[in-house]
Amino acid sequence: MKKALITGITGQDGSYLAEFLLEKGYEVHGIKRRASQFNTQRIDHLYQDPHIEHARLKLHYGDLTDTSNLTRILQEVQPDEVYNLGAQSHVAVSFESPEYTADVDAVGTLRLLEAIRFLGLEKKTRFYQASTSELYGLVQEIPQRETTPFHPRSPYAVAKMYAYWIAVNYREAYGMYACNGILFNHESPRRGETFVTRKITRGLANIALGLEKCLYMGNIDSLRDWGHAKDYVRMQWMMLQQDQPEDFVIATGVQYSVRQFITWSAEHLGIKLRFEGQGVEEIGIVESLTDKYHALIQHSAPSTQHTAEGDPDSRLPTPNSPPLKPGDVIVKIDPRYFRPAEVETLLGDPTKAKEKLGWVPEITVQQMCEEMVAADLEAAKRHALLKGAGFEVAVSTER
Ligand code: NDP
Ligand code: GDR
Repeated sequence: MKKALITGITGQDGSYLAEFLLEKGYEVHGIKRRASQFNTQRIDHLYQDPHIEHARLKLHYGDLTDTSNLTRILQEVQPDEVYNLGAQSHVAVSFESPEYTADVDAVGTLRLLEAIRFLGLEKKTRFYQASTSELYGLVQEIPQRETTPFHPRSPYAVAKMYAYWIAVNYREAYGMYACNGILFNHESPRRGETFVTRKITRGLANIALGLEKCLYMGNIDSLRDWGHAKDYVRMQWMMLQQDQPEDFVIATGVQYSVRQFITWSAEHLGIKLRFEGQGVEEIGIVESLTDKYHALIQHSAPSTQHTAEGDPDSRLPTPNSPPLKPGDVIVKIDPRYFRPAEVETLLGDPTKAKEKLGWVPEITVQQMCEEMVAADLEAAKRHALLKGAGFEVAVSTER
């Protein structure tokens, strides 16, 4: 049975990759960080009681900043494949924590590679590095391919550039099977709540049900090449199954704006939006509400009708007037979300992956948007029902 070790198993990609590798029959080991609260929600459905024999998912406490811990886990597991997905992965946050980002994303990658070499595993263990389209930053060529020069635009991207080259260096210097997947943005219902797509689908679902009033956005002119995380983790595995290690761009080859993603998300909720104004004055206004919207709020909007305190009926949800009406402003620009240096446009060319590996993305960005809105709507309905029944529900708006 093949053994894989995944750093970042509790993240979006880690959870889909663990699922994929378990289905392929792997024994999957993951590194999770110690936190003051449970942090394994994305992989709880895969959990196997470690007390039972032959459990194929095993979690180890660890951190990419801790060399001795990484060495011990690698020695214990002796993996055939290592997927280095762990990272401080938020671009905007990297401007606030640049040194930590470098420690985890850049030096963390070196720590792992050096531990593999130190343990004499460099000929056994194949290594996947989660590289990123952010390396292209200020783009030098459209679309971006494996040969396009890099120009990183954030502490995150600079750290990932070190990680990219150290993986190449260990391949060239020690003959390690090490590959970079240069992945363009990929999303899913498991995407972290502060990345733009999820912020939009979650925020608009909450607004549709009256749990929040307005979505505050940064640069909505930004253009991205968005794919589905499920398609992209399949490719991560494919890259480690070749005869020779190589680096690949993984992208859809299609690009849309953040504003377009907001419009699609609203449409899935039955809200027709129009944008007015320019720059920081730009706003998104409800133009009209379709039957879809009226149907969805029928039994899910929080009650505003209150009966006497202590009356048990007051805790039951009651029919409500729609939280939204045409003319409501539900999107505003807040410069707080602008970045000190922005990556305005990214568009990938996945030709090499298609030709050499036969990889093609199966889920379109529109299908993915619909899936994300549906998932966030379900969560919002649960909140709204609780609220309507009189329970305190805090909808975190931390961005
Ligand atoms: P997430 O932010 O969802 O997951 C990051 C993972 O890394 C989490 O499991 C997190 O743990 C873990 N982690 C963070 N800091 C440390 C640390 N110090 N030590 C160990 N683990 C740590 O990212 P994604 O799943 O979206 O992305 C996976 C990888 O791919 C990342 O390296 C990202 O930079 C890269 N990437 C992502 C793209 C995307 O569009 N999603 C595109 C290109 C590259 P915890 O759960 O405890 O926070
Ligand atoms: P990105 O993803 O920076 O591309 O990095 P993110 O979703 O954060 O931003 C995409 C674009 O949207 C603009 N934007 C906003 N972004 C956020 N988060 N919040 C906002 O309110 C907002 N308004 C506009 C951004 O300015 C940006 O242009 C992601 C991460 O997963 C990285 O780890 C990965 O390497 C790259 O994708 C590829």
